[in-house]
Formats: sequence, structure tokens, C-alpha cells
Amino acid sequence: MSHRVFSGIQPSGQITLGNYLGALRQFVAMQHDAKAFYCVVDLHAITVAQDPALLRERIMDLAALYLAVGLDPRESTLFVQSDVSAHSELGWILQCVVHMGELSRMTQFKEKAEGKDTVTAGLFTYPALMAADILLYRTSRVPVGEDQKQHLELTRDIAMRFNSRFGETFVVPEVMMLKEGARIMSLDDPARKMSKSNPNPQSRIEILDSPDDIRKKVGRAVTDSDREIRYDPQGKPAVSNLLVIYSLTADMTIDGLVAQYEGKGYGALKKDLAEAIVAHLTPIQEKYREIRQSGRAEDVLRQGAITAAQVAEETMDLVRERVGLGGFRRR
Ligand code: ATP
Ligand code: LTN
Repeated sequence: MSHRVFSGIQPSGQITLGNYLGALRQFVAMQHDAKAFYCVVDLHAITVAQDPALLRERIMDLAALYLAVGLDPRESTLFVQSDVSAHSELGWILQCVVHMGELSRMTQFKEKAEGKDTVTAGLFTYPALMAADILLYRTSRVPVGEDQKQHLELTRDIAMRFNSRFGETFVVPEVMMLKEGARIMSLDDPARKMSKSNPNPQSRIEILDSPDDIRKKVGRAVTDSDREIRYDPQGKPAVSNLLVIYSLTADMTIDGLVAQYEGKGYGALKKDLAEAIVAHLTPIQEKYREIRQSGRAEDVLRQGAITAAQVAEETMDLVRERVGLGGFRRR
């Protein structure tokens, strides 16, 4: 049986090199031998305040970027989460399956709630909606970065609990993480992951950054104390992060890079790294601009919503029946 793949990215900011190297790159690679669904998870984005006009722009930006990095609508279904109401509906039902204690243990919630006077209930129940996204499509594989591993484990627990309580309904999905790139770190602090909603724009490279911005950001990236260039994520986290980014954008091995820069300083490494990133991102940016102007993404999302809704509704019919809910619309 061919695999079902589902994943999503929040339109909560400009997409970063972390999102690309940890997640998007996998989306593209996995679309060929699976039935894949890639979603713009706007309902997740509103768990923190979003400006409505900006949110709409970011949804279109992300959809155009999906196409620009090589997602092919003939192979993958690309759609916006809020266009398929089954996500909210199953999200609610799964909120009635997941436990408060389980949600309280989620590190993403703890990190996002830290230091805030108030947080929304949606930020807390976020993993139930994420589980709904995945389980609606009877997904077998979920490509994500390392930070989502805990949410995926909870999704599996929710699916198994539901199946044992109500009878076999959901496929229990597997997490798919890349060996290299699953956790790209911030340029200003190698102890934190690169994130699109970090208030410091110097902490991240955005996929749509200009070549000059990329050069400046890489140039200012923090480095470790001695001058030696070696791969040692524990002892030299900043330089190791730069080596991972370099290796993935230039398609070279880390060992090869370490040999190439032996005896050279951080300056030489950073200069060449910036050029490798620029060379990798320039063709993506060109495609992105062309797609954004053509309005093509809107047609893709319209068709994607129809395809996704059909699959999701089939699952919802079964879920309602299993749980003992309503069903009169169809009787
Ligand atoms: P936010 O800062 O708004 O929470 P984010 O940048 O963490 O956003 P998400 O939309 O939450 O991005 O994540 C989209 C995908 O990118 C997920 O699969 C996530 O695991 C992956 N991802 C996010 N940050 C990184 C990173 N630094 N390295 C590798 N993968 C990442
Ligand atoms: N929680 C994820 C985004 C997300 C997702 C999903 C990822 C929402 N629904 C379903 C994979 C599958 C995040 O914050 N990166």
C-alpha cells in the first residue's frame, strides 16, 4: 500500500531556512511515492494574535512558497486548513479524548506561554487540532522537524486511545525526521531553534531574504570561543550549526567541509556559507515571485480544498458513527 503523508506549516511569519531544511525539503522528496497532503495551518496560527490582513497575505505567501520549492499539485494536495471544516470538528472531538495532563507536558506550549500574562485556550489545546489534521487523512507518515516529535507522540497516543475506546478508526502515524537539518539553530543563540516568530530577525535566515541580508546575517552569526572549525554539536554548537546549514545548502559532506576549512578562520567559512545559501535560494525566490504574481496559488488552493474535504468527510462519517454523534443530515 502506498503511504499517506500529511504535514503543515503555520502562516505565522516568513518561512525560515529551518522550516525549509527540516520540513519543506522532506515534503518535496516524499510527494513522489505517496499520496501527500500539505496544509497551510491557519487555525494553528491564530492560537496567538494575528493581524487579519497580514494573515491572509501570509497564507498566500506560504502557498506560493510550497509551489516554488517544488511541491507539485498534480502529486500533492495543497490546501488551507480553515477551508476544510472537518479539522475544527475533529479537533473538538479529540479535545474530548486527550487529557489535560498530557497537554500540560507539551514543551512547545510551555515555551510559547513563558513570560506571557495571558495565553489563549487554543494555544493549550493546539495538539488536539494537530492530531485531527493528521488523523483525518489516515496518514501513515508525517514529515516534520525535531521540535514536533513530542506532538507526534501525543497524536499516536490519541489515535490509539480512540481506537481502543471506539473501535479501529484511525491509522497510527509515524514521525519522519531527517538525520541532518531536523533542528537548525538560531544564528544569535545556538541553544535555541531557529524560529519564524522569534522577535529578533537577526536570529534567522528567511527563504525570501535578499542576498545582502543573507550576507549580513551570516556575517553577524555568533561563533564559539576558539577559532577551530570542527563539527561538535555539544562543544561547538554555533559552528556546528553553520556547518550543517552549509552542508545541506551546498550539498557537500560535513567532513569534506571541515577538511576544506582546516586552518582557516570563521571569516572564510561565513563568507562562503553566505554564497552557498544565496545560490541555493535564488532560484526558489525567482519561482516564488513568478507564482505570486500569476495568482496560480489561488486555483491550486481552491482545488486542494475540494479534494481534501472529500477525504476528510469520509473519515468524519466514520468518526461520528463510532462516537455515537448526530448523523441525521445523511439519514
Ligand atoms: P513559530 O515560530 O511560529 O512557532 P516555526 O518557525 O517554529 O514557527 P512551524 O510552522 O511551527 O515553524 O513549523 C513548520 C515546520 O518546520 C515543522 O515541521 C517544524 O518542525 C519545522 N521547523 C521549524 N523550525 C525548525 C528548525 N529550526 N529546524 C528544523 N525544522 C524546523
Ligand atoms: N504544529 C506544527 C504545525 C502543524 C503540523 C500539523 C505539522 C499543525 N498541524 C500536522 C505536521 C502535521 C508546528 O508548529 N510546526
